[in-house]
Amino acid sequence: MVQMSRRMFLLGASAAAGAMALGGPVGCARPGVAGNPVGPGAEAVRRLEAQRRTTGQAVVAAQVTARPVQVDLGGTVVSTWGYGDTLPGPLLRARAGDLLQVRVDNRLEADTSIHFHGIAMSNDMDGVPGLTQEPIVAGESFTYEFTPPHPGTYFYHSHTGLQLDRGLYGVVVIDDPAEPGGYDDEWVVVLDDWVDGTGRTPDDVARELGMPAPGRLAPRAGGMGSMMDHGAMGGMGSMMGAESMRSDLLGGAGDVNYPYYLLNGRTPVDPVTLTAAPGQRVRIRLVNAASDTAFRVGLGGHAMTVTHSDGFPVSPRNTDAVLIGMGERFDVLVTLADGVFPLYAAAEGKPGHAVAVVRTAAGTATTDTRPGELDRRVLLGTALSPAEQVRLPRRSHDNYLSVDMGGTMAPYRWMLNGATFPDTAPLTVAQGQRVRMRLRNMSAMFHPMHVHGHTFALVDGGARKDTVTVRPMQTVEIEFDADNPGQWALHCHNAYHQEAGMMTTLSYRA
Ligand SMILES: [Cu+2]
Repeated sequence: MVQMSRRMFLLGASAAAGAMALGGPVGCARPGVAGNPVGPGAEAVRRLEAQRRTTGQAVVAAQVTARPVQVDLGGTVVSTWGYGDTLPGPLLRARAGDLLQVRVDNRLEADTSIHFHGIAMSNDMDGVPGLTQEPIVAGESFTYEFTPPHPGTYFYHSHTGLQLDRGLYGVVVIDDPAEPGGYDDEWVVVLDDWVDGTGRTPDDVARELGMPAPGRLAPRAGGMGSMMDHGAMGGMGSMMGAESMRSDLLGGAGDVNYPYYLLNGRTPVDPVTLTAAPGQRVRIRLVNAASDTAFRVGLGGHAMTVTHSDGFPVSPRNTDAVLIGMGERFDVLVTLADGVFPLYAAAEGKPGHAVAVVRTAAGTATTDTRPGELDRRVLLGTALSPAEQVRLPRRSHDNYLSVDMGGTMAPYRWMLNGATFPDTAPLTVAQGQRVRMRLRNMSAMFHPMHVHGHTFALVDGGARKDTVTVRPMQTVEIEFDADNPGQWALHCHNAYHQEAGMMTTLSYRA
C-alpha cells in the first residue's frame, strides 16, 4: 500500500489553496486554469508515453546504486554519497526514441529519488518525491522507465533535499541517430562545487545559512545568515586574492564558498587529462552539476563554437568562453592546437577554479593560471539563437504566467511569488496551450530557473533551454507549448535556494 507522504499531503493542500486563489489577489498576470490537477498517474500521462513507445523500440537498461562511498578528489579522499564508485556517476547513454530503464538501488540510510534533468519524459518518471512519486526509501529500489523524445546532453541527479550537493549526479547523453557528427572525438565534462566530507556536509552548510532543519517549514530567525549576506561575501572575496575580483558577470557569487571545485570529480591538484591529436575537432559536452556556483569556462589558446544549449541545437556561435549556470549544459566544438592547454572553469564571483589538462603533445601543463580567454568574449545562454529545426513556431499565447523571484539572507529564505514551497501557488496550465511566462528577478542574486518536462524558448527568437540563468533584477520571458501533461516542478537550480523554498509547480489542469 502506498501511503501518502506529508509533503504529498501538503502539496494537495497547496493545490487546493491555489485553486481557491484563482481570480483572487494574485493579479491579472496569473489568470490560471480551472479544473483538477492532472496527476502523474493520469490517463493523459499514460497515453502520451504509449505514443512515444514504438514497436521494435530498442531497450537500454542501466543500474545505479546510491550509496555511501569514499572518493579520491585528487589527493583528498572524502566520504560522501555517490552512484557507485565513481564521481560523477556512470554515464547513461541511449538514442532518442529508445526505452531507457534505469534501476536505482537505494543503499543510503535516507530517502532518495532521481530526476533526469532536461528530458521531456513521462511525468510519473520525473523523480520529484511528493509530486511525481513516493520517495525511494532506504533499502528499496525503483526503476525509472521512459522514452526520451529529444537527443542532447542531459544529467541525472538526486531530487531529494541537498543530496545533489553530495556526489549523487551523472550525465545522460541521448544520441541523435540522424546527426551528421562532424567531429573526431567527444569529451563529457562535468563541473561541480564541493564541500561534502571536508569536515562539513551540505546539511551543515544549510544550518550555517540559517535554513530550517529538514521537515520544519517555519524559517529560523538569526543563524549565520546575517554574516553571509552579499556585502560580507564581497569583503571575504577581496581578502582571498585577485582571482575573485575579476568575475562579476552575474552581479555576485552564490551564497556558499566551497573549499574545492571539481572537473570530472578532480581538484586542480591532480586533474584529469583529455588527450587528442593536434588538428582534431572535439565536441565537449559541458554540464554544470554544481549547487551554488556558476562557471566561466574556456580553453587556453583556443576559441570555441557553441553548438547546443541544454541539449538543443543552436545557431553556431564562436566565443572565447561560456558562462554556465547550475543545471545548464553547453556543447562546444574546438579544433585543437599542438601542445598542452588548460580547460579552465573559474567559479564565477568566487575564488577558486576547476581544470582539466588538454594534451595533444608532450610537455608540461600550466593549470593554475587563468587563461586570457575567460576575460574576452564570454557567452551566456540568453545570447543564443536556436537552430532552425528547433525554433518554436510563432503563435500567440493562451496563458500568461508570472514568476517573481525574491529572498532574504537573514532569515535564509528564497521565494517564488512571495511564498516558499510547498505554500507556493501552482502555475496552472491546460494541455494544448501556448504558455508565456515572465521570470522576474527582484533579488540581488542570480537564479538559474529550471522547468521540468519542457524545453522552453526564450522569447523573441532565443534558444531552446530548460534552465535559464536570470541575473539580479533582470526579467526574462520564456514560451513553451503545454504538451506534456502532469505536475512539474519549476524551481531555482541553486540547491540551497530550492531547499529554502524557491520552487513551485507547473500544474496541468483538466
Ligand atoms: Cu536561486
